[in-house]
Amino acid sequence: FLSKPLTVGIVGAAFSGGQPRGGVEQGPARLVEFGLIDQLKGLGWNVDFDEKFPTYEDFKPQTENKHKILKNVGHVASVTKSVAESVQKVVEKGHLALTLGGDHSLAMGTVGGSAAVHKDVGVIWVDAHADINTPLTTDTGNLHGCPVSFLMGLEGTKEVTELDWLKPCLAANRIVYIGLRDVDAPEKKILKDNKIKAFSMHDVDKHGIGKIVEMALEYLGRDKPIHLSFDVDALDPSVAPATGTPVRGGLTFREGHYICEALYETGNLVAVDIMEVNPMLGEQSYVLQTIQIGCSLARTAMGESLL
Ligand code: NNH
Ligand code: MN
Ligand code: MN
Ligand code: MN
Repeated sequence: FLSKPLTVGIVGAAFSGGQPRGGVEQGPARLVEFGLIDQLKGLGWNVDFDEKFPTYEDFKPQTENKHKILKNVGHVASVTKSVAESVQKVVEKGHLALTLGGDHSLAMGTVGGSAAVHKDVGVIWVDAHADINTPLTTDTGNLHGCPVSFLMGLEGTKEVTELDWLKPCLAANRIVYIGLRDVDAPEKKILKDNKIKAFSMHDVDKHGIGKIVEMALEYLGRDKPIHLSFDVDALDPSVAPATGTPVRGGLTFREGHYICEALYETGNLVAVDIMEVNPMLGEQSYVLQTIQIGCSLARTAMGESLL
């Protein structure tokens, strides 16, 4: 689905408004500062990157929040709309869209953008969480826990008029989760009711990551475009500590990279999101370790191999 010569369009999404912890908006700048752009060039990619990516401060609407529980709806809505436009432009050109987050509410924009070009895109959502709460089920009101329900247009999403730029664009059978281990009770019901394909850490332990990726690709179709949305909290906190909501019992360093390597091998990736790296959380060494992993996940999804 990509045109030659291979080009990646970097979307720097410096945004934290989908959750309460500051710092995650500094993820993209730190990943770039760490050398990501040159690393990707080193793999043979043309890199399309505008250093002056927006800070999104001026995207804050003047109007107040009219929703009881959902937080920051107006801001999330205007930022994700802009991200969707950026991602769509990149994917339309036949370039790989690499979005650097930022919090995972941004996936409304990234998947919204890739699905606008590829109606049959299959999403592989790597996360400790299912991020499929609806306005009716969310406990926290944080929109980074809700992007999938908005992409699918589940119950209660239509009423959030700020976000109505986003038309339902993801069918329940076009997503596969890997790494789940902290799923809210109502989310479990949504996954069941909609028969959504989800591999928890239990499944990863049982089958091994090789088989899991195999099953995910089989399910989505071997000839379909793929969007990888990677929340670094899918990794074990010992591997990627600097993230807002670490949950123990996560993917190992190798399991995380294996997913990226195997998806690169399909030749079908059209978009990759590296989300929820928060350089403000924890000691310097933990932060560096997490930024480093953000870079190596992106590199392995773009062809870096061990041999
Ligand atoms: N499920 C919780 C919520 O809705 C936590 C989501 N947090 C995440 N998701 N970091 O990736 O708020
Ligand atoms: Mn997430
Ligand atoms: Mn998250
Ligand atoms: Mn998560």
